[in-house]
Amino acid sequence: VARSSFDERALKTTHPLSAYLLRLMAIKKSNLCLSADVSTTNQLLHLAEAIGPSIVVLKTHYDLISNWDYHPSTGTGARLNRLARRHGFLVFEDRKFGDIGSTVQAQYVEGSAKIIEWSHITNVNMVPGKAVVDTMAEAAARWRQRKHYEVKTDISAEAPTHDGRKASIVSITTVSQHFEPVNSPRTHDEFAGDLFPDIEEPPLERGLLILAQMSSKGNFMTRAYTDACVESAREHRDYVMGFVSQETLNAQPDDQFISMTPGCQLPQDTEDEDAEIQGDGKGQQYNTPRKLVGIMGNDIVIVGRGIINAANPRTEAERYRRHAWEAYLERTSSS
Ligand code: UP6
Repeated sequence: VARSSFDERALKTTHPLSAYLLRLMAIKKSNLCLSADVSTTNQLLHLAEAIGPSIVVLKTHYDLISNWDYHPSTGTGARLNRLARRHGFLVFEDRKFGDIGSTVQAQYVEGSAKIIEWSHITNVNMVPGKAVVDTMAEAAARWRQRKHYEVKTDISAEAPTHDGRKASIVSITTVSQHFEPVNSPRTHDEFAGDLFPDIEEPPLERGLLILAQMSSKGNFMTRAYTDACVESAREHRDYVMGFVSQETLNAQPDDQFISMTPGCQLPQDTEDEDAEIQGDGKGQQYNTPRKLVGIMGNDIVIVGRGIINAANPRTEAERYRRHAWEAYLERTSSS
């Protein structure tokens, strides 16, 4: 698997959202996820607008945002989704759910945040046991069914079809080629549907990543724990897209899991990936895209402060995109 291209894997995976994401990666030539760890709605949306063209996934911690607006159609999640649709990226709430199944179901679907409504992907900490994944899968399937019905009754003529999905991918290319400048006078809400009315949403299926390995020093995720995560993923191939992990965990021919990897930075002020990178002094450990994608076989690198704290986050995001993409090309072309 590590050597197959994202395009090839898009055809093999049975998970509709994974297929969509893999095709998006091939089209945007990006395997970069921005970890948008900022503290206000404005900062979040501005960053999404500026960096949208370079990424395929934008990761949130909604509980870091002091003024997160929960309104279903005008709130922070809804506005972020419009930018996601315009630039062609998926939203990933890094919630790391970690309670008993019944509590997690309610936190995922209901409560103040209603994460399932605005986040295509979320993740789970499997410490409570496999049942937590079972219950999330169940909740997502129920949500999808309801949503499918709503979409059908609302806009029956435009209900997404298999071919429609293909069309939406094509128009996303158009969007990323013609994205608006950062300081565009257009407000975040004006664009939706106006500029490119034929853009469709990604498939309605939601996806889960299992937190199978962590980047932080001295974490307690043992091999046995990681193996159990893989086992659980195999039991839910229609819901689990893959892992947050430090290496690819695909081991069987049927494994088409995507691995997304935090703890990624490039050395500053040099293109040399062998230069030294410091941790953050709080347990975080960093590796370069070449190591994470090229050697460890991960698919998407997750970068937060490496981009956000740069003098020009937009050009820095492009630099990360380029390095991560080159590592992927090298991996898939080597024999
Ligand atoms: N994250 C990790 N390591 C993990 C899992 N998740 O760093 O094993 C998350 C953090 C943060 C981001 O919660 O949002 O990835 C990393 O940010 P950074 O690039 O600024 O270190």
